[in-house]
Amino acid sequence: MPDPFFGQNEKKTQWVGRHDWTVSRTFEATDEVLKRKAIVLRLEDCDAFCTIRINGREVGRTTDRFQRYTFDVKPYLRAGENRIEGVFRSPEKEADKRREKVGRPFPMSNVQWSKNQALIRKPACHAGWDWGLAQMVTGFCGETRILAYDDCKIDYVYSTQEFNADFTHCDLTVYVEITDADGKASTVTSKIPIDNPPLWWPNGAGEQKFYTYTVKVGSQTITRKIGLRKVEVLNTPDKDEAGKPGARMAVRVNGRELFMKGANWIPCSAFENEQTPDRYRDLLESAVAANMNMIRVWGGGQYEKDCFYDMCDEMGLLLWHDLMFSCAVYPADERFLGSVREELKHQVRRLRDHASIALWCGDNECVGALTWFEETKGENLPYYKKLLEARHKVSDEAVAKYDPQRMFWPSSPCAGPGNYANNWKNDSQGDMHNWTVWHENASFDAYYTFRPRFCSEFGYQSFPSREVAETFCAAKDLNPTAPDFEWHQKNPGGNQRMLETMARYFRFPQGTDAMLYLSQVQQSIAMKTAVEGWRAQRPRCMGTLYWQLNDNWPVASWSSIEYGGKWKHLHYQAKRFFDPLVVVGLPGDKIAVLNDTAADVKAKVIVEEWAFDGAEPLSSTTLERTVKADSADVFNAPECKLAGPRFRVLRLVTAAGEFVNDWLFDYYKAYDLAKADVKVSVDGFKVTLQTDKPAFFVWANAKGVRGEFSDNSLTLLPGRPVTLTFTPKGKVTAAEFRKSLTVTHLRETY
Ligand code: BMA
Repeated sequence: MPDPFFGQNEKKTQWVGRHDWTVSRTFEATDEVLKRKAIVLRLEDCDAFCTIRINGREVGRTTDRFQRYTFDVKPYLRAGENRIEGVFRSPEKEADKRREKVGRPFPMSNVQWSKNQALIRKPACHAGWDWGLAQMVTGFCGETRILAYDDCKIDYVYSTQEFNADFTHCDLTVYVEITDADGKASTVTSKIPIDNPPLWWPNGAGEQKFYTYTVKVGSQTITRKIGLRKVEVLNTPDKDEAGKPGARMAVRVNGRELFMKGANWIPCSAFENEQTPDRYRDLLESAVAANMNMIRVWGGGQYEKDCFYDMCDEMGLLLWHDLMFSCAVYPADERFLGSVREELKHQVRRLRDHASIALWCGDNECVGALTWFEETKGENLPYYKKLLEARHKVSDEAVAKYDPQRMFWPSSPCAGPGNYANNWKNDSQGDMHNWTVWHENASFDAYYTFRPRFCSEFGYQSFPSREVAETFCAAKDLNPTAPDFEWHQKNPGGNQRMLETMARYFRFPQGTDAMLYLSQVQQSIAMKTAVEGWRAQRPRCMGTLYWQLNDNWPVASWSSIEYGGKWKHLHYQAKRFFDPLVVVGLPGDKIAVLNDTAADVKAKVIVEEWAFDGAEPLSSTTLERTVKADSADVFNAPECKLAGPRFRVLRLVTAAGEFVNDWLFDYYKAYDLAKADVKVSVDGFKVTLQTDKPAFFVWANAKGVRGEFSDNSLTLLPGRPVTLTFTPKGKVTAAEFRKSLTVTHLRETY
């Protein structure tokens, strides 16, 4: 295979998914193993159509990546060397065969070549997505293990938690599901009363404390580190100020409602072998560093590896967990639904003990998808709608049966449990996906016109950095309309939209670097506008999860972290706009102080007026506010004193420190930005920046050096130097770091 990430090689690697593959190895079976009463082969994440043979004889078959398969292998083993083979049939061809059999189309949007992906159970995005490489990988993707035992094997271990009203007592019930050597299954339970339970809190709301329990069954011991906490998803009906009925979507943890701040998660690499614990940790630590408390595991990907959930528990990242269905109409015949039942029975029991999982959501955008395709709308709609309802019912029942303490949210977006109506543009109930700005090309301030209860998707694209772009095309092709570069844009018209947006808001950038940089700046402005506007609507709005956190290959996309882990402007901005204490300027000359802490905050809000070439503020007004815990305080801004082109700087001074934001009243292109002279001095990994004139989106970049700055993408003001600390993520000397460092800002793009 040529490197599928480079140029247009993706086209040259499609044969991989159209072939059958045999994976084999030998292993020793010792007498010790062979004399056990039961010997089974257990496969997790076996993707997807595999026939297992041992010593040439068929042992079993798999058809669903998301199920766990357990095959009796005792009759097939012999003393000494054994050969095990997995014969993987082409998933693309299997999907096509199923399409012929069902005699009806089951379209999925965004897939590129393998059009019948909805008919098979493997990650939808293997067939490509509007940010993703199409590579129909197949193979053993999870744990593949032989278990030999005389007594029994442990299949699942999980617990339920019942708290008293003030969380000073928890009754923990542990369930252990076992199968004995004769194949008989049973469940053992144990009740553990815990006084003063150590509570687990999401990031930003408290510590992540853990309680450890150990299960011993026969020769096996399993230790679980669990977080004790109560998570509720509230969907209470209410009315807005105009009397219009709606319903909330809010998350309450240990009795406290928390504003959810985060992003959507896609598989962290298109290749399974690159989905390493290090990569998960790096991305999740970046989420925590950006003040996130929730990640949405999106339904077009996969049930993640165990380490992902362990890390989310450890770091206090709540999970909105989609079931793996996305942007498609799916069949609902007995075979398909039977498969779905089995996979949910497994995945829900496998994952339910994780403190991080807040809710199960039936799918991504499948209600909306009913009307996206010619083949499914119009007179065919009732038929496909029925199938959707049948699948939702199966999912709903599985969650109720296997994890009754968690909310089943039918779809994202939707109005709430039991409501299967299309909630696409509905900002009065449940969650919404707001794509008006990107997919419908509205201006950034259109975000202000929505009043979501919970926005679980909204996004704006950017190009990756030059260093990532250089990994997928030759230097001569570093141009947004060069074919190799365009190939790394999977959303039709995406590059044009980004360029058109530049023309709308900015003076047009000169050169490739300026263009790449500006694309990231405008993406950060779009997301900042949405989040600040919606956080200010708390408690009407109780959550914002932007699309998307990460990439699965090097590409232009909506991500805030590019492939390889480097933060874009957006990720630095997210760290600020998700800060627990924020001040923001809003349309209608309003200021909002956002307080996501559990305490009332005494704040000084300093409102300064600046000229674009000013050396100091032209005026400064100080307001004293007391902002209630967990609230947004919105009030009138002091009147502008001066005419002419001005911008405002808002400073929020509290016991926690100072938070600074700026506030412009027109597009950047409308102003004559000053040619600021930003001076850079470096001491080890500390970078001090100072300027003679206001400089916007000041960007420190360590090209080719892995690591992040303590802050970046900032407004630098004269007389207010800023010192950034760079934390390397690999081995690098201070001298190498200094050599790699460049600093630029908005005025330098033209
Ligand atoms: C959403 C998602 C994804 C998609 C993204 C960008 O609606 O659910 O399917 O990648 O938009 O178009």
